[in-house]
Amino acid sequence: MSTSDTGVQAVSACEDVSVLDEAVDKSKFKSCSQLSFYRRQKRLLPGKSLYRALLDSFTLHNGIAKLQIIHEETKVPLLIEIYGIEGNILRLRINELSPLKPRYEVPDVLVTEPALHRLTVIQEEADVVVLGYDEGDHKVHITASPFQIDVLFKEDVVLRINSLGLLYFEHLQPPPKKSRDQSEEKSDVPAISSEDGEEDLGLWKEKFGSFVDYKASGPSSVGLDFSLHGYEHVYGLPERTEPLQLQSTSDSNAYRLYNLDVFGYELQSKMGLYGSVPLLLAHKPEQTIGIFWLNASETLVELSTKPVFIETTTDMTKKRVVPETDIRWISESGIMDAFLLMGPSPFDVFRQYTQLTGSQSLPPLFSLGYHQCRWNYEDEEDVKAVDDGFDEHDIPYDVIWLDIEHTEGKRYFTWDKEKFPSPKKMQESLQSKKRKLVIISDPHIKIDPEYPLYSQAKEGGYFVKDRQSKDFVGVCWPGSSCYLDFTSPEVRKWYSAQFTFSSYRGSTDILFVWNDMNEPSVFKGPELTMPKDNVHCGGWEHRDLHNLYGFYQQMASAEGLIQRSGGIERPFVLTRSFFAGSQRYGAVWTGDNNSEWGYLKISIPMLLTISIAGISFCGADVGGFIGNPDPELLVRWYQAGAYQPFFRGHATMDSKRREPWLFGADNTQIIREVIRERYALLPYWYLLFYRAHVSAEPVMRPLWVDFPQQLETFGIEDQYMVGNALLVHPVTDPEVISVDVLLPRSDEIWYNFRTFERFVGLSTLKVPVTLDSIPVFQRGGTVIPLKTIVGKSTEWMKGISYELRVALDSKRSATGELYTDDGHSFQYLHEDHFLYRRFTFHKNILSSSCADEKGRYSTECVIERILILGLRKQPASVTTIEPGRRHQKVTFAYNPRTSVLTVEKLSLGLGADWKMHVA
Ligand code: NBV
Repeated sequence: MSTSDTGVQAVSACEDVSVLDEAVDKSKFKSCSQLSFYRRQKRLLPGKSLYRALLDSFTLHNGIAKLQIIHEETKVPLLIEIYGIEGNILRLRINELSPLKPRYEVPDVLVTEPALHRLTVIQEEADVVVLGYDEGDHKVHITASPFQIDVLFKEDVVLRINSLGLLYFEHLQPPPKKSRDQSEEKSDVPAISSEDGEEDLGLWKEKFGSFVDYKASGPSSVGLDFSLHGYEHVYGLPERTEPLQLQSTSDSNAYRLYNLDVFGYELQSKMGLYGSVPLLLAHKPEQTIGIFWLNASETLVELSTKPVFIETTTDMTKKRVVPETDIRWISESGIMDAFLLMGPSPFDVFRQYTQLTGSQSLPPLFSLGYHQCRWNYEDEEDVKAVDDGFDEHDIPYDVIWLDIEHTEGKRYFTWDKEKFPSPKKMQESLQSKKRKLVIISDPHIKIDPEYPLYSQAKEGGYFVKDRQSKDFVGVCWPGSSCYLDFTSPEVRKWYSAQFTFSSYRGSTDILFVWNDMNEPSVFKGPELTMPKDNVHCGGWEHRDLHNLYGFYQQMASAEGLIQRSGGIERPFVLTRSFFAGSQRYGAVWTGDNNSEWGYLKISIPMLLTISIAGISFCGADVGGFIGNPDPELLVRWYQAGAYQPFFRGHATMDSKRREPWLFGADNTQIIREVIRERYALLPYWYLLFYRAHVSAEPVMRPLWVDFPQQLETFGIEDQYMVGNALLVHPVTDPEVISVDVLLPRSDEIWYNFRTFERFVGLSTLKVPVTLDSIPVFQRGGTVIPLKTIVGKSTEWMKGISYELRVALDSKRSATGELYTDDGHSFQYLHEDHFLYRRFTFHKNILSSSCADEKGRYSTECVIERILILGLRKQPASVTTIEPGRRHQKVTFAYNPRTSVLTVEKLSLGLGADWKMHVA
């Protein structure tokens, strides 16, 4: 256990906050009923909307349709804007026509102002306006009274907006005299009651335990309902520990999007965790759609699926039952800005969302290897011993991580002089082994005038302010701290500059970054975060942008690393807190999980949900952060982690040491084997990240994404696809001797990835397992690139030759790709230094062709081995046909038992157009 002095101090910095308790103290967090804006909105029940559209205000200019709606009682007018966006996206914005002061509109999340696609007016009458979008395939019906918008695709209603009448908009008002007086008081009197003396509505002030939230703008919440016609399978809204498919909510239990530090979070809870993405996907066999609710304030989502009856004949005699899912979005402040992603395929929705918020950045290759972390690796000797341990046990790994104890008293960008006296030497030693270092950098800054980071930030006015315009002081690891205001471009610029080698003493170019505690976590704050009435640059309240805080820190860190390299190198930054768009800046992980089977199991739907919300580079702490996994759990977790995008072992400070060789030779061997399998598959992982980067395809995805017609896949959350070629079903229960694996579709062939055994799809297969097995299947019709030999780290493997694993489908065909570049720089982007190849097996010929002519990366690497799975009969000959060379008969081996053809000792150029004929 690492009970270092600083560690003990760290915990005592927050004496009354039991941060290291295992169970979540729920009393620290609010339930939905404790949120006044939610209570207020809940008083509006489904029914006839009091909003009426003023259709004579309707205009259509420059592709944007605008009109006003008015509330029959308050008479406050709202402005509606409808945009048609290129690529099958509709956008609906609702704001006050003339707010008392501007309301927060989320900046920096959209990559560009989306390109407009022409909307046309198809019909304009007294009570209805119909707009056409995309050559009229989509229609937008705006009904005046009650105000409602219907979106139709080819005459069928896809979704209805405000059909339940739950459009709710708290327009900004000057504070009533009474509340202004109250808000000045320091007393504990309950917040102002509404005029009619009802319950506490928390309009200008709201209490939670001893915390009082003063609302400078008063009530400002917004809400809207969407009814999705024909849909009952909905997904998305990370991050929480619920099943993959979103469930109908009850009144007191909505999905909450509010980034919080929930140590040892509970399983099966709708409570929001560290990150959030307000994206919901709805899927049915014919169409997938998405709703992206661009609002960074605390948001609740209610959901209910019900059957509706529709007439199927004109005389209305026959009815059909169709499911419909109602979704109600409720946000505490800001405006309503909803993007309707109209699909129609799951991959179209991913593309549409990515078009708006950006794609997964292409990670440096090393970061797809295995990461070894612990709170804490004690000192330089410890780092060396662990690093050597990997070599001694012949286990590949790429990165060792240093947690908060490596600093001088939790002053980030410094080193503990006793434990880390020669950080550069330490990094040189790692570098000589072709490995990297990641260090932690949290957003809180210790109040210490001697600490340059603090004094500079203080002087620059870079901290978040409290409501009295003083630097907000909160408690975190270093004790009293201030919090950098990453929402300010100036602060981000300054923070980014801290990563230059001259500022960050002891850092080298193998050092990368980990942003933790950036919800932000504030030990003595309400719900362990920052008070909502804190103030950010531009005068915005923290409530307006809470969910963006971590997003901005990761942005600044990533930019810092890029700048440090003069714009040449790709960064790697892991963040705990995230929002829509975080995929542009690196990786995320699922925070402080427990070393229990349930947490291993839940990591799958958690990661799938994060992945389909645009963030492909995600992972969970392997082994579980809190506690001590028994060897079986640890082994199973390594097997799962090796087949998940971000692969890092991590453990808390009071857990037993957990390096992979500490659990007996047999277990070491199994862990070694699966880590090596990960390394062998790196070319495939890298390809998948490239595809995520350029084509918005999630690297890890639920089965329904690749099998959108297969109803039986819609609820599957214990297995998933890695790309389109691998189906993985990690073992997540103790002592099992078999697992049931669903292999979709009767026309599909699947191959056990290790034994090559062939299966026909549409069966649930009982796969026998021993401790050393993880059920992985390659889909027939795919080609997977691998490396033929595994080295000590990704960089060691640079020149190693490739293997292609060609798995034939029922038509004896297969296709696949390979992407490569230098693995670390932006030259793939700026200089087209990349190689993108396509392999096709058709009519007994495997051919290699160029998948992108622009690519001009050259490599000496060759394809040395080719395996063809599912070849039912022994070939007579195998001939390679290479440019400028004679056709060459090559030796091969055929195994009639497994139907596998193996061709070895090849030397086919990676960038060359060659063919291999199997006769
Ligand atoms: O920095 C210490 C830990 C870190 O190891 C963990 O991964 C984070 O999720 N950090 C949380 C703060 C302490 C949690 C008790």
